[in-house]
Amino acid sequence: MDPSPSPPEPWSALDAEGRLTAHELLPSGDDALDLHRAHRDMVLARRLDTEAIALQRQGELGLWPSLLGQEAAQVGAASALHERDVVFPTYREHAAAWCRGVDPVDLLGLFRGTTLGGWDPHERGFNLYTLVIGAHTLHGVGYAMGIVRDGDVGTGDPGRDRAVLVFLGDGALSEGETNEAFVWAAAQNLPVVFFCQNNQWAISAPYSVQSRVPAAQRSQGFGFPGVRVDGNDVVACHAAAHEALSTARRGGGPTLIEAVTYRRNPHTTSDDDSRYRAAAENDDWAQRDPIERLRSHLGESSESLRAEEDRLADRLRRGCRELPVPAPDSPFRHTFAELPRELAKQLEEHLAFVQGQQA
Ligand SMILES: Cc1ncc(C[n+]2csc(CCOP(=O)(O)OP(=O)(O)O)c2C)c(N)n1
Repeated sequence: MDPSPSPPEPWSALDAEGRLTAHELLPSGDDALDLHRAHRDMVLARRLDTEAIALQRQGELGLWPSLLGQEAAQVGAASALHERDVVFPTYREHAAAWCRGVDPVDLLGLFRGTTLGGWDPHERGFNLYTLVIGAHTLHGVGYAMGIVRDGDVGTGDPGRDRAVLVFLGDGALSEGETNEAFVWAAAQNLPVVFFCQNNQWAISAPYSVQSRVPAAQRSQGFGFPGVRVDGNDVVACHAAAHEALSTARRGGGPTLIEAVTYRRNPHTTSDDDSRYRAAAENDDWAQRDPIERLRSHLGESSESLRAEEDRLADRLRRGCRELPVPAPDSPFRHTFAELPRELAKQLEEHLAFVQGQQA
């Protein structure tokens, strides 16, 4: 038996030339994707990314994980959310955060080192970034269990039924936590959608060394559906997320979506991707740019949003430099109601160190 049959072609609605195929799976009416809005969201998210990289290069941020090339996957998925749904992101979900209304300046704080969080997760139904790969998949299924216990699934009331959207990378599929989360989501029939952006690389490890089968196929072993979509096609990503989230809210259980895409920048600003991948591969994916594809369909010019992009860039540059510098003791606060003796000792040493630095 061949353990690695050719993977099914990812499902696409908007082809590489920007031709849109009508399809019964595309949501219609109020649920249809607003293509102009999706274009705007993708363009502004890309500008946010470009500015953050520049800020990192200027020494204003310690690090930045770029999303270049993944805008369609994130905007497609996030635009299918209802207000009461809750998102569990990793650390590269800047476009999803943007769609959810998180202030883009707040995204910078974690990477500037001025905060361990950056925003109120409850306010936007968008949890804090998780840097520990796979950990948040369990947080997501735990939250989904809470939704079930609150009776907010399958009531048929669109104002009440809710679901969880967990973003993860292809590398996260190799983590124990993710596999436990899949087992639990299936066993409890939880209202959760796992949205895997298969950007082909887990830092320098290509997908081929992580799995012998396509990501979408892995859900079968856990007993829930997996779908494979073109991650550079915002319409297909939206349709897949819409369908999976609707199923979850109805009480139909989990889905794994694999959005096949590509991380065109290095893993983070600290990574040198020339050591592990060929430039030609990157060029090939640049030809499939998600924003250009939607632009060809809409007949929009790249200038149409320039003034708005520039205003966002100004706000990010100013906002980043104005982010409040935390007090030196802040990492020690808000964890325990009463500081344990060992931590109190560490705090004392830390404050003495800071004082020494300032002297
Ligand atoms: C538990 C854990 N192991 C290892 C790391 C180091 N690490 C950071 S990012 C990364 C690769 C993640 O790849 P993927 O899940 O595909 O996400 P991507 O960065 O490609 O979006 C690794 C191994 C980590 N942060 N957490």
